[in-house]
Amino acid sequence: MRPALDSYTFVASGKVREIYQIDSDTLLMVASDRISAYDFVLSPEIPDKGRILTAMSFFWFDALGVPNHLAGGPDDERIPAELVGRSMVVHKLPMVPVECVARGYLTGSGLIDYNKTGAVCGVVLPSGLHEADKLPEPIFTPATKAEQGDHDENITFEQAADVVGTDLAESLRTATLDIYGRGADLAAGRGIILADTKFEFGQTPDGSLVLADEVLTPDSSRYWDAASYSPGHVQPSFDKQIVRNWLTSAASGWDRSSDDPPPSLPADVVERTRARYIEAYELISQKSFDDWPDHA
Ligand code: Q0N
Repeated sequence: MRPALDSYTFVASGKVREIYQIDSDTLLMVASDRISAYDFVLSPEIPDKGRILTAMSFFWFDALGVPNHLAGGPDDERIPAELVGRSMVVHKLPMVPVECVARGYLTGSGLIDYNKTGAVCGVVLPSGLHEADKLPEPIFTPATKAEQGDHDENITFEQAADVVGTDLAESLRTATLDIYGRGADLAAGRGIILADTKFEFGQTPDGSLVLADEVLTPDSSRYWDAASYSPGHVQPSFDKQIVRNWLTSAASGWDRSSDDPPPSLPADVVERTRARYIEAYELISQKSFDDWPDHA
């Protein structure tokens, strides 16, 4: 008999996920079907998005083969029946208070910082780079976690070292670039560019790093279609571009520069976006999403 969710203590929620405590050393991380764009959580939800991103995280944890926080599989008996497929049972660990970002391409806050300073998080880059250019080599661009709703703040390696110490900061940089490099290589072989990604690490009692949170999902990374890569312009997001195109089109009637919340997504936008998430999962994992567990 699987437990009811209300037998667990609610710990925290993010824009699209919730965390519950199973016991003193185990957490339940639940991915919802919510989708965000332009800093708004949209309506309606994208059916199966939580299961698809959970399937992707499980795929990557397995493929990467580095120590991770998983304490069970997608069917673990500690998962409430209705949440099977969208949940991870994880070891509760002390978390490293630095967001570990790897960037292989210049975009987003990295491009903004580069245009102001010629560097990203203190990493000086060649002059003359443009939106979506590939970097000479992937860079470690740490950030500090903002309060919910705010954006993470980019920091230099030295600022990260001030927070966690030089040895741990160096270990984070090495692990982040190693894991990103292996993920990006696998994705490249399947026609997807992993432009950048954010990892979170926990630590074992002996201080070694444990890969935590969700891993290399389109919510924690920028996925671009390699076939249509065209530097010099903002690249379409593999997963969210259908939503963004509709929201910024005349058809939506929404003024992004207003304070108004975006309108509800039409059914065809929802269905095409769901198909895009499934396409990303199946491309990356070479598995069928039909085989992923559903509510038990
Ligand atoms: C933890 N966060 C931040 C959900 C994800 N293994 C762990 N042990 C203890 N704490 C955490 C983990 C993990 N992973 C990580 N919060 C707690 C990421 N959140 C942000 C909000 O959505």
